[in-house]
Amino acid sequence: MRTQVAIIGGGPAGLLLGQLLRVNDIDSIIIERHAREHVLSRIRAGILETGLVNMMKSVGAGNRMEREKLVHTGVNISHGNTMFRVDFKSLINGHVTVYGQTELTRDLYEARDSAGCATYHECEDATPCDIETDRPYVAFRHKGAERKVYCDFIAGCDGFYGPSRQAIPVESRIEYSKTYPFGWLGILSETPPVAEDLIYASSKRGFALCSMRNRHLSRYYIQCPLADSPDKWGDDMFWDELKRRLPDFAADKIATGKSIEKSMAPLRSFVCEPMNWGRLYLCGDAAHIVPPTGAKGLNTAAGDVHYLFNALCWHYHDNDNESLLAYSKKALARVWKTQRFSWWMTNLLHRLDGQPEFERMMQKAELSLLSENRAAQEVMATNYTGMPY
Ligand code: RFL
Ligand code: PHB
Repeated sequence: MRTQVAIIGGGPAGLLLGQLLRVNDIDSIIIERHAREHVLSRIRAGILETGLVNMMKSVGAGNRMEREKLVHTGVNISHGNTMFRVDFKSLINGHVTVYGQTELTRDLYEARDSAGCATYHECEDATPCDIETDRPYVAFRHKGAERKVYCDFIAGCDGFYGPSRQAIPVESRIEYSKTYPFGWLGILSETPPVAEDLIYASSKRGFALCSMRNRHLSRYYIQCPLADSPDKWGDDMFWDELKRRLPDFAADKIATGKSIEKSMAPLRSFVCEPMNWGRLYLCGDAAHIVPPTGAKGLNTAAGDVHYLFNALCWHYHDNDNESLLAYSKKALARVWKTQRFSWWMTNLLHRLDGQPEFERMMQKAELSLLSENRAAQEVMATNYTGMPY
């Protein structure tokens, strides 16, 4: 088989790249490890920056999103029994879009099907090969048969555990990483959200987040020990703990119900440099991970896709390779800013066992500054709604 761009990974980064290329007459083949139903069963991000929303529209996959999305013009931050709002609209005329990653991924698969582009699911042992030559290929096994996709370029969109990053020689890559000593236990419940906007809650008992997918579907998270298994947390226990971390007026309003999904996510900050080697280009979680506190993972993946897609267009349509050469540097400049923001929000809002009293006072001072200082709020609003590409 032969294509122009072989994409390893049919998650949001790979699918979005594939559609952008398609609309610009560049062929791609997607090689995905799991069945489509599996990819669509993962509950992940919910907050989209405008840059990503615009890309969805530009590939004709934004119609359902336009109908079903919620627009949020601010977020609430609570501390103990007090709460303040960072109002993106009055600060920077900004907003974010609430629309689930699962739905976005489904819309991209439908767009890809309609365009008749090739996607191979349930592929085993996908491996980027000969990436330092001008005849790279991806080898994989599909339904028992060994296959090779020859291509001009390989896009490694295969998430944190995928093989693409490992194809960059170990002596030529630097991996910066930080793991946090706690996780997020998340539940999805068919109940109306507690507030119009999200609530990020800092409390003595640890962090909590009240989010949503739509007006009838809520997504809640609580910080908890990494070793906890979701099975240990019955629904009643979860609701009880969540309420204890929220201001009283919010806790009193929570509509509880049966959880329809419950999962534990570890928190990690991670960046691989460079994001390109030979004809291999990494995008999204394959190259970097953020803790979910700033809602930046999917959005940062979309930033990479934007840079790579434009660079490929210039290569194919204008015979200009400058942007491909600059891809890693350009993408990393934005990646590090979203890393900083996610790390800052995580440190601001979580409790650590044995945390020195001084650091807790710093969190308190930072929250106080953020609640009353317009410049501090503008910085947060600019980062949360999304840095320009
Ligand atoms: P994905 O989504 O992991 O997709 C990678 C795809 O590659 C496939 N794959 C392979 N395919 C072929 N061969 C192999 N050997 C392969 N190995 C893996 C996988 O099956 C998969 O289909 O990476 P991508 O596309 O880079 O997208 C990244 C986002 O999924 C991720 O950053 C976000 O979900 C992070 N995130 C959030 N991001 C936001 O922007 N806003 C949010 O509100 C937000 N909330 C979250 C989040 C992540 C969370 N968890 C679970 C860590 C909330 C949570 C709880
Ligand atoms: C979510 O709705 O899943 C969500 C929202 C905001 C975050 C993280 C996750 O910061």
